[in-house]
Amino acid sequence: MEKTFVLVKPDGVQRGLIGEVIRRLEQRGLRLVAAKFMQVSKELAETHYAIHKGKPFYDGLIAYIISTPVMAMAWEGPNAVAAVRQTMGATRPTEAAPGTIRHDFGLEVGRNLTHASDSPENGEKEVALWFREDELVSWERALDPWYFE
Ligand code: IDP
Ligand code: MG
Repeated sequence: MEKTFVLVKPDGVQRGLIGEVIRRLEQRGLRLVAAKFMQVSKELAETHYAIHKGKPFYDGLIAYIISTPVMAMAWEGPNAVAAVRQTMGATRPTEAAPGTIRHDFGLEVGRNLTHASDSPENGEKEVALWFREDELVSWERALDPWYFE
């Protein structure tokens, strides 16, 4: 089953939106695999966002992610990566489609509330970066056949 990594970033946590993000992903039919409320270390933030090192927004991005706690999660389902990216919306809230989290709750790219993996490969990598193998729960829901064909 395809897995994707999701963060409710510090602004989402501060604004009390952890439940809203989880509600939308559950409603979509995705299955929760792991969750951890945590303060992110500088080292973990830099590894997670290594691809953006050197960009003008990089220092601000690291400072934002380590500022206060985040909710880190792994979710799975058919096309989980694409489904979650769609539910989050475009990176810039003013370009995100109405009905997406970033549209419905955000204004600025530097306060866009969530992270979601951008490819199945990065989903695997990010889940492995943020969670130990024994933190991932393999389970079946009674209603899985009504979400997964
Ligand atoms: P994504 O989160 O939609 O995958 P990326 O392009 O991978 O977007 O950028 C990672 C994160 O870096 C964004 O979610 C946002 O928090 C931040 N970011 C990206 N571009 C900018 C910018 O121009 N200014 C400030 N922050 C930015
Ligand atoms: Mg990205």
